[in-house]
Formats: sequence, C-alpha cells, structure tokens
Amino acid sequence: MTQLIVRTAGESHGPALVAFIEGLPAGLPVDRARIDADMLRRQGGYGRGGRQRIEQDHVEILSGIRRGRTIPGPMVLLIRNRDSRLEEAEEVSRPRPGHADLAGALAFLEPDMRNILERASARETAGRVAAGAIAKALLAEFGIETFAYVTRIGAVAAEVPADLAERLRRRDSSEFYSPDPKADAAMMAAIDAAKDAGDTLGGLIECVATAVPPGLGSHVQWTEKLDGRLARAVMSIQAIKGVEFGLGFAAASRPGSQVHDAIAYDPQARDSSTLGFVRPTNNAGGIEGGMTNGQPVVLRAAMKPISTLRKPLASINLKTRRAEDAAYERSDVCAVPAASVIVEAVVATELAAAMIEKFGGSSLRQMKAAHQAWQRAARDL
Ligand code: EPS
Repeated sequence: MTQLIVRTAGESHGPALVAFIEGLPAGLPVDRARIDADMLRRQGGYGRGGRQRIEQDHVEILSGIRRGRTIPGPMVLLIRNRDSRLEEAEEVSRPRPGHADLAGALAFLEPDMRNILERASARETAGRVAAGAIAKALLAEFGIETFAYVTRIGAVAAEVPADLAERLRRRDSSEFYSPDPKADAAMMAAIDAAKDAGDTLGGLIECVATAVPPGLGSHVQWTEKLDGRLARAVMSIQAIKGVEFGLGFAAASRPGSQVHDAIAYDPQARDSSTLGFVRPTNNAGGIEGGMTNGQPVVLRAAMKPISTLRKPLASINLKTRRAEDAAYERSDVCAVPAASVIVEAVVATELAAAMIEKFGGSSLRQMKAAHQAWQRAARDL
C-alpha cells in the first residue's frame, strides 16, 4: 500500500526549514505560485510580530518534480530562513510557562532551552503548509477543496454565513481570515489591547472540506478512523488545545434525536460526492464510524494564547532554581489567522493520505481510474 508520509526538519533560526514528502502519485501538476500563496497567507494575519517583516517564505523544490509534475520519488521542499542565527542565539535558562521549554529541558537533559525552543517554534509549520499546498493540489484533482477560517479571536466571535463560497470570499478579504467583516474592528481592538498589555490572545478556527467522497478512513481499526487521524494532525499544531467535529462538544447535552443526521436518497444528487445519499443536517461533521459520509467534513480547533508574554509570568532560573520572570523573546501577539492556514494544510494532508490509501498512489492516472471505478460501484450498490 502506498502511504503518504510528510515529515519536517529545521529550527526557527537555523538556515532553513525542510518538508519531506513521500508517497505522492506521479503525474500530479504542481503550481509553485499556489504554494507560495499559502506561504504568504501563513505569514500574514493581524497580530503577527516583527519576524514576519524579516522573512519572505518561498518554497524551493529540491526533488520529486520535473516539468511541473511529480515524478516517482520523494519530494523535498526547502524554505530558507532570513533570520538565520542559530549558532549565535543566546542561551535560554528561564522557561516560559506554556512553551515546550521546561518539559523539553527535562525530557532531553538540555539545560539551555534554546536547544528545545528552536525546534518547538511554530515556524516549523512553514514546512507543513508547503506540504499541505501539494496535498491540496492532489485533492483538487478530485474536486475536493479544504479551507479554514477564524471564528473567534479572544472574546470576539465571528458570525459564519451559511454559504460556503461566501465564507471563502469574505475570509480572503479579511486581515483576520474571518468570514465576518462586522467583527473586524472588535478583533483588531482586542489584539491591540492585548499587545498594549504585554499579553497574547488565542481563538477558534473552523475548517471545511467539500466534495469529499464517502468511505475515506475505516471503522475496522482504531488507527484508521479518519476523525482520529484528523484530530491528531490538528492537535499537533503548536498551541492547539482542542478539536471537535460537527456539533462536537455541544452534542453531549442533546438527545440523540437532535444530534444524528437523517438519511434520504435524492437521485438528482447521484453525480455529486454524496452519490445521492443526502442528509438534511450535518451535525456529524461529515464523519460517521471513522469514515467520511459524503457530507462536508467540518472540524473546529481551539488555539490557546501564545505563551511568550512581553509581561512574563513567574518562572524560575533553571541554573539557580530561584524565582525569576520567564524569558521574553520577540514573538507574535495573536497567530490565530496563521494557525487557520496551518489547520487547512494539515487537514488537506490527512485527506490526501486517505485518498491515496483508498485509491492507490503510484500515478494520478491510476488513482483517478480507481476512484471512478469505485464511484460507479458505490452508485449502483
Ligand atoms: C515563535 C516565535 C516567533 C514567531 C514564530 C513562532 O519567532 P521569533 O522568535 O523569531 O520572533 O514569529 O513564528 C514564526 C517565525 C513563523 O514563521 O511562524 C515561537 O516561539 O513559537
């Protein structure tokens, strides 16, 4: 079985970040401009710090591609760091509450927490977004689209319009990557106030994947359940502390009759991704029994406020064990918009992996043929 594997390497202030991708089908067209467009979005969003004025993330493709298409073989993507100064960067001995500093020092017996924080940094996600852009290109071949947006910054909630195209359009004209322009002023004020106070803000992100064929993932083994896999991918993003699908936590307080999505058959929808098996609601968030059910996949992620505070919390000096304020490094005040781009990328990567597992990953042509054959069989079930 071909398996899609994505790994990253690189430190925040090292020479470069790298993404290694194995298991992509050959023959996939790759548009470099689209990768860089996602890189730019990840760097943006209101609330970012000084680092993003230094970096201009651009992806160099070192292998796995020829004349604009993937060829058999792993792909390596490289993003150079302009702020490359790892060797000179000073030692860190006062761990920041909420960061990997203390736990990493103890886990790896590294008293200089510089050796932990450089890899723990969310800059690593540049590699995941680059890989996610390739995954999105694969999904697009099957009409699948994955997009995420911000639904809350701190105490300010965004209203989400019902129409998906409208959500996307509004997101793309918002500095907060939010689908509600009415919330922009309050979001800006909240971020500015946090900045003035030396504090930081978290928020909520929603991600939708449309036209996903039913049957991705599997009920057969816990490791194969797609919601579990997606949750792991999203939870692994720096500062994400919660993930829910569809109704999510709200389902716990409702009776079953107000949670589960009734099933109907509409022959007119036979050619859509639902294959005609339509549902009046999508409280399940597009996943039942660990498998996609033809409805849009809908998940939400909660991001905690960034742990580097200009007005630091109480901590200790690891060398002396005496009380001292936590270290402060230049950082962002709010990175929820950037995190939405990362959620989109990792969800796309996990869906692409599930597509490759179901339909085979040697070549795009073979994958499409297998997808069509399965679609015919499922329609005539
Ligand atoms: C980060 C600290 C900041 C962020 C960084 C994540 O970096 P610096 O210390 O260089 O200012 O800007 O995020 C990025 C650089 C990025 O590209 O996303 C941290 O400690 O996690």
